[in-house]
Amino acid sequence: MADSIVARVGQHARQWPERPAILFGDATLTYGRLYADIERFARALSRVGLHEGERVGLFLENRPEFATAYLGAHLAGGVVTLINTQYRQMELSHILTDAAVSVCVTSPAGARELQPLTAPALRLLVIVGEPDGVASVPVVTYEDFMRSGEAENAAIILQPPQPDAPAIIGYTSGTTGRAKGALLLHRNLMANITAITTAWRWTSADRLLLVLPLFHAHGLLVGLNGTLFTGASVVLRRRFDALEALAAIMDDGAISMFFGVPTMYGRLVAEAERTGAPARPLRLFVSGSAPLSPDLFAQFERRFGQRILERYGMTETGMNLTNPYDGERRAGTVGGPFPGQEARVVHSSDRHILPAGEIGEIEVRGPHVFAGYINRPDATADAFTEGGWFKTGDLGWVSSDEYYTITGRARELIISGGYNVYPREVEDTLAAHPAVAEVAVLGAADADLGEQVVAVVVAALGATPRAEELIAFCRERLASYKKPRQVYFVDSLPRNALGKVQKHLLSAQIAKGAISADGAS
Ligand code: MLC
Ligand code: AMP
Repeated sequence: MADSIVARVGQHARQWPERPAILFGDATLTYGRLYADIERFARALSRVGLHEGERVGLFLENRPEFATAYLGAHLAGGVVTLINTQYRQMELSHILTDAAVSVCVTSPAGARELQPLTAPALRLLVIVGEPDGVASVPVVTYEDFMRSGEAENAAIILQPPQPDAPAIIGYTSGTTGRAKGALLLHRNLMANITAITTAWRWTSADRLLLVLPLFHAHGLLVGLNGTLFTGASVVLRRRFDALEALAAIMDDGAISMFFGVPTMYGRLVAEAERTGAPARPLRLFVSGSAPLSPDLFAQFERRFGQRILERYGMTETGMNLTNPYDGERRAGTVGGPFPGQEARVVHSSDRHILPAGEIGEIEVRGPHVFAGYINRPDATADAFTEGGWFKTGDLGWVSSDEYYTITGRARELIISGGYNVYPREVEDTLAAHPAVAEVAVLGAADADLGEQVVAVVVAALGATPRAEELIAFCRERLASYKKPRQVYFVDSLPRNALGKVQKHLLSAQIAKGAISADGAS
């Protein structure tokens, strides 16, 4: 029995070498070819001395080499660290240092971004594409690296990872401090993907259209892992484009599933309305990573003749709750626990279990839950309650027939188009601008992104900062989806008796137009 995704791919390759695994543009990677590539990549890593537990960074956009490097790193005993390609210097230097990434697989643009950084453990960049510029860290092209891993060049015996071995580090921020690296073990990934594929009746006959980034949980832990676990196939796209995705859904009869964030569904519906494209229902449409409004759920059903299956997950756990495949898919809810997993709603302060219908914090438990945050025993201890329940930080309630509804968040978090933005990180960045005296960052409702990031700023004495200048300041320092889309200038921030900024008052003022924006949209 295979205990890891990479071992599963090895099994499929032996059983069905010619079966397609990944389709990307005009290229088709069969299971046989994919596994041979994975072995080459693993041998190449072993040749450069990668030892068990060492961290391999993936700072790469969607392409087949992502899958090869991901599973090649696992076969070599490495731990994959996922890095969003939009991250900039501050985010990158924190992650590379915190996770002690030693080998990083990236694009030429990624390599340019990485060059000026101080990352003490980094000793090799593997570049998918043509390297350019001066390198402060040794660089090898992906092709040369793969050649060095040919069996005749590297007589290395490869062993699939053990279930308890660490597999992935995914970064997720908190209300205070820097982003934390959540460590998932191989057995966490296997438990979760077994539950997901069972619940959604995913089989080797399925073909998934995957437009989500592979460097986050939704694309990787669900989309790619599910495909490779079941021996199915995936049509992988570099990014989401509504028109292209709609054309693929309508015209490619082999595609049976689509997974997306609500922003993507909103754009698909708009595109289908605009083009009048006939609807072709797939076997399964899944939405997650952000709340899907009942309105969009209904619009989609009207247009595509199918009910989206909404599910709820997070980096630390993979998927937790799902609407049923066969039973009622209830709008505005995320369904109940996946098979073999548990969930409950507790009082946020005294943590007693709440009865159906009462809002509290959602806790989850099961074999899918991560091992802890690296280098952060304090944060790990805080994340769990007695009996091994993980505190999700999400608020909600459960109905008497076990459908959960997410109503909000116990922590401050903006979810914009499925990406998480922690206000504190943007506030700290803006506060470093000389023309800013005080700043509060919050989420404002947005029809396309669900929420958008906005900043409310008190200018420094004598300074007259412009919105574009502050937005550009953030964009240079942070992933660009974290930049405020609007900046509001005020004379002072409303504070309570303890001096805490009352963001709900600012939100209300913005919603009723009591303060005006000076910003780009
Ligand atoms: C891109 N931009 C965004 C943005 N995405 N701004 C705010 N919110 C977003 N989500 C910015 C870019 O930085 C860029 O800024 C400009 O918009 C145009 O970029 P783009 O690449 O053309 O954007 P677009 O194609 O419109 O992207 C929208 C999107 C994308 C919805 C396709 O955001 C996306 O793929 N989201 C999915 C994220 C995801 O996978 N989340 C799952 C996390 S796991 P500039 O300044 O350059 O002009 C998780 C657990 C779970 O949450 O349960 O699944
Ligand atoms: P991340 O930390 O990027 O993994 O994001 C996880 C967070 O996304 C969760 O804690 C939720 O706040 C949010 N999320 C995921 N799925 C849903 C959903 N279906 N509805 C509402 N929020 C969701």
